[in-house]
Amino acid sequence: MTSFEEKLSALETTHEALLQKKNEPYYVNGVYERYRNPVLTAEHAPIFWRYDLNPETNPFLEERFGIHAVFNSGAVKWKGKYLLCARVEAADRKSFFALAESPNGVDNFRFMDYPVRLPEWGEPATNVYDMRLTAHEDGWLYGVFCVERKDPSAPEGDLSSAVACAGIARTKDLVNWERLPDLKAKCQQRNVVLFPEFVDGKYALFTRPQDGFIDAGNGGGIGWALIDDITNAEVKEETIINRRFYHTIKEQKNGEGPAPIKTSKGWLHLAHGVRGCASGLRYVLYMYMTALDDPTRVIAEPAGFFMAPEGEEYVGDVANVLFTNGWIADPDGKVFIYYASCDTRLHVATSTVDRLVDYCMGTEPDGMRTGKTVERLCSLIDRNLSILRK
Ligand code: BGC
Ligand code: BMA
Repeated sequence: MTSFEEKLSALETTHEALLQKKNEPYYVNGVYERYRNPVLTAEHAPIFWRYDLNPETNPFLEERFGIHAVFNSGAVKWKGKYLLCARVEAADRKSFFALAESPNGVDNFRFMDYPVRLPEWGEPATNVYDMRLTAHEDGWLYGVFCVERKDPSAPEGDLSSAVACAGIARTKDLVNWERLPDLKAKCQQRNVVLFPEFVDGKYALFTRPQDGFIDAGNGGGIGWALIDDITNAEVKEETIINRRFYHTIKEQKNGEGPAPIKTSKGWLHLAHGVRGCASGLRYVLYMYMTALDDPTRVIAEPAGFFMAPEGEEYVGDVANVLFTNGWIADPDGKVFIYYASCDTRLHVATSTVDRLVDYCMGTEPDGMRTGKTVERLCSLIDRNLSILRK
């Protein structure tokens, strides 16, 4: 029989090896590199989150607090480190936020000792998830996230109707979070993201109005709203800036990913698009760009997806899902894209601002019908064959 101490020491050795495991990129398509290992998984959670380490109260060294998944993560460069604010889901299906940091952005991510202790606002939330971190020019680091509560008007026996809205919190030290009132809006909202700059002296939000908890319905797509007072935020007027379309990767829903990256050619946006199919919803990532002088005016949008699940990324709790709410652009132009697969684990892909802008500007848009897709392909073949067969 192995002793408590031996079991614990074996656990610690395996855990430390996982945390220190070096990550390696591999070539995908010239636009970005994927990495061999996920950057955060449930197994990355500290042992002292999962086990009671007192042999008196836990003689068999059993896990006492199940961590089920670590995924959709906000991201920011903070004091020289790559900082993630991940959605951690416990075995009881409740999720919460926890910060993890790495010296290089691709491996060696370690959780801080405690998860984020987010103050409540209003009716205590049943669940919170998908925080977007925005370092705003007002000097605060904001976290905007989805707050979910049971629908108070659901008929008796309906245990799944819920109401989603955007929660807002801000911090200057990542330890103390000031919770501001939830965003007031005429309809349910998910995927709300704070724009990093003032626009006409106001705060600006990307929104995603929806008819019901799941259904984006007439919501139309990714919206934009100017906010007079972030400490009492209300969507008064909302314009749709990036629409859903029939027979595209965003036929059913779409939503802004992290806050856009400012480049000399325009704002780079990363978003998710959802379509329905026989196996359920399929979530992929896509990109678009908007004008520097008007962050709502789309100037480029490549056809189709930027990233879709591959290999192990198809396997997990909620199949066929890639989702992103965090990326970091370094001053030298390197970009770290944090994306999660199947609501299970978090990965990284790297690229550069120049390559992503080139992808957006150099890839043709969706022609919305098969004939246009064939035209687009034939024109590329023509140009290439004239080079190859010269
Ligand atoms: C889940 C989210 C999901 C949402 C809509 C929530 O209850 O926690 O992961 O995006 O429902 O399906
Ligand atoms: C949502 C999101 C994510 C999740 C996705 C797939 O609507 O808000 O939390 O990754 O569904 O389940």
